[in-house]
Amino acid sequence: MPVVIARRRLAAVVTGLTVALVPPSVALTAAAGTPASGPPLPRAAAPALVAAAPLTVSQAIGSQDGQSATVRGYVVGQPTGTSTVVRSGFPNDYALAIADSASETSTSRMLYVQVPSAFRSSWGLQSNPSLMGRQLDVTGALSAYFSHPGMTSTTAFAFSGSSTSTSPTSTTSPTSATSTTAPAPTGTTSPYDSTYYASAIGKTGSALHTELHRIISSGATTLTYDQVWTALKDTDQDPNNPNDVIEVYSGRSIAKSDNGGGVDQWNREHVWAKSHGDFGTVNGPGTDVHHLRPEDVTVNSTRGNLDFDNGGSAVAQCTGCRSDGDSFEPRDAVKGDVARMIFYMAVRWDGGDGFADLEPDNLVGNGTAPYIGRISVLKAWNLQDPPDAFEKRRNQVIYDTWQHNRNPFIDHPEWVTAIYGS
Ligand SMILES: [Ca+2]
Ligand SMILES: [Ca+2]
Repeated sequence: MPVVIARRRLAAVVTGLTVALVPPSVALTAAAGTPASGPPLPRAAAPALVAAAPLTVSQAIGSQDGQSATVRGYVVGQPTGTSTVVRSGFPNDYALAIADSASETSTSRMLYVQVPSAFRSSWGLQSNPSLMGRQLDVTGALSAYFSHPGMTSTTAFAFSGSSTSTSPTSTTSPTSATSTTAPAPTGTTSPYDSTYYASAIGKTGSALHTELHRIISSGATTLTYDQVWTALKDTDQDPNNPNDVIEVYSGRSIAKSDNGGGVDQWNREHVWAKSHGDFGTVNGPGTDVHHLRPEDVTVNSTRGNLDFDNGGSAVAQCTGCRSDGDSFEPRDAVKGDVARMIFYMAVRWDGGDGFADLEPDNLVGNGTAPYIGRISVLKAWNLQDPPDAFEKRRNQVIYDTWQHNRNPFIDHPEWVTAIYGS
């Protein structure tokens, strides 16, 4: 499987499609935030698409004229209704949703693709759930499906970059275009893939975990708990007010200077609760700003050391948050942020350094065990809330200025699945 990924990336570079694989948001982040001393950016700065390039999903959505076209996009789920796309538990093999980003969650940026009966055993999601995240080229008529921008009477399916594809006029089985090995997730690219992450690219499972642990631990600076105050005023600055920080769960903007232990002040929230592994606030996991965030003192106290899960009753001073006796649910806008902080901590802290080996599990009520749950919910949150500009800037600032290490799951959210499964 690693070899397949490496070849696919190489093929993309050779054919000049590297730029097309970089999501615009990633490119913008790199342009705005890469330090002069940092790793070089990819050289390809201008798109060099060949004339016969397939349409993007965005273009296909804007060209619902019934004409036949080939469209390239990532499989992001199965449409089951006009505004419903499921990502697991696929009911049948009848349809795919594709998008320009593998982490797309908005159905308005998806194209619904009909899978005719002859193609269902090879290209339907119930029979082939590992198609999720794969980039495909599909050919058919650009017309509504499920009362939504779509493709009907689809005549060809192929993995993007595949040397063989099913001809629109072919009557042979589409399996001839399919690799016999299990499809590997493709996902996003990062400006750091050829430098910081080079030795991790192509790995999966425990090998990826081990290599990312090595990468993000090597040369990382460990802050003191007092330095964390200063770091958070930088990493979590309100983009609309340089005098404020944004509280992670409540979303409130509050003066940087209003920090401390008083009611309605902000303090240092450990997203990986420090009792889960009992690491306290000595230099180490307890001072790792990748999971430390400003939060209102009262809300921080309500969260306490609860595991993360959906459900419960509303939390005072924290719109969209819920809590019950054994778990806490943050507002939707930071659900993915929380998940990626937890997965970062699990990979960064692996024992052997005087601290516990932190890992997520599928429980709540973990108490003081070095575990945080519920992993099935955290995985869903990672998909539901992809990395946004605030989270990406934060990762860059920590890398540039404070700890000189990155959260790999912000750069590559699909690595959550690559390590912990779907
Ligand atoms: Ca978010
Ligand atoms: Ca660990």
